[in-house]
Amino acid sequence: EYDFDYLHIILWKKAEEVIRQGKYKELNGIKVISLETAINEGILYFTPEPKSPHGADIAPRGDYIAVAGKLEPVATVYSADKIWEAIEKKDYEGRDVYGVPILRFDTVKVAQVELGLGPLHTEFDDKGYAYTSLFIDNKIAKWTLGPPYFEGDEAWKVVDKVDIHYNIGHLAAPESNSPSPKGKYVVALNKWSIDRFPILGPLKPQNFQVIDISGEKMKVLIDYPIGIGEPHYAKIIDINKIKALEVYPVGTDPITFNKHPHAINKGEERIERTTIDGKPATIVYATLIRSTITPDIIRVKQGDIVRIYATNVETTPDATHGFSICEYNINASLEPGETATIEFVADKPGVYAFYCSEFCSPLHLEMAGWLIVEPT
Ligand SMILES: [Cu+2]
Repeated sequence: EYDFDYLHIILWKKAEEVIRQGKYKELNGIKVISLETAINEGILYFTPEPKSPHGADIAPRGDYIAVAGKLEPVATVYSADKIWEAIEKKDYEGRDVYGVPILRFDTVKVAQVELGLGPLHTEFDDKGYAYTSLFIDNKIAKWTLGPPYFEGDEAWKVVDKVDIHYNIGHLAAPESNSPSPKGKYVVALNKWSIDRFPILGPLKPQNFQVIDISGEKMKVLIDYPIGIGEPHYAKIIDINKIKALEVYPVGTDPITFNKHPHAINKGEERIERTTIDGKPATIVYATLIRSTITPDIIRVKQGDIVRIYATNVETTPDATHGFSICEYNINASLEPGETATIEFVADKPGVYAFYCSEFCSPLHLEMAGWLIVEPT
């Protein structure tokens, strides 16, 4: 019906302020600013963009917004300064049917760069270049941003294209969309890999391609087939920003990140017969450490609720243990220091092996015990 869609400009700091002032409705526990409030408080603005666009990505200094055309072979670039200026001057071309102010396209747009077919997403390096995935062309286009990165004829120009394997959706450059992108590489996240790898069955892997962007010409360095999921959005960040634990403090529940209320130390293992909600139950406080599960005999009555609080008391990195009872469809993986709760109803009488299901030492196969379910 229309030749244009709208880029939605949301002044989120102003939205925060409006929430603080209590000008919101609560729906299902979520604070919601109504469209009317957003318009009256000057939070929401539109500006035209070519029909059916795809990604909107912001350049490192926050100065440009690149909208990939998808059905149009262009990136449309808007100036953040010009958007602010138009908002301050209330320089609108009109309002949409709901009353949202529309900023003039020609006032806030600074460039349209012809890239190729199917532009989807744009990432940035540290030198003023933008990299846009071209879904139909199966390429990445490298192009220059405007001032202060590039001036005059050098600005808004495609300088290189690289063929990648089909079909690229997202792409990722280290710390792109941040004030300090790292450059050097871009990774193409390709959705298919037909004709790319030996055929091992109908299910093909998805494929990442690492591209060197340090020189004038982009160069595909390596293919990286992955066996899981469709590679959608991804971010690459500096490894030094990750401060990971090597092991949990012993007795941690990784879901709450607090001490598990039923964690125990070595020597405190025990079995208690009790009731849960009036039903007969056996509660087991167990530890796992190379190469024993304690207790190694668990005797219960048929029909018992069996609840096992299992603590991996290891403090050694990578000393993960498992707790498996095949016939009861139980398999838990416990990282070093983790406490987990395993629960089932012992409805099948018999003697069942439980054992560690994560290789943990040369005595891994000996890390086992018996569940005895006495018939009633
Ligand atoms: Cu083990």
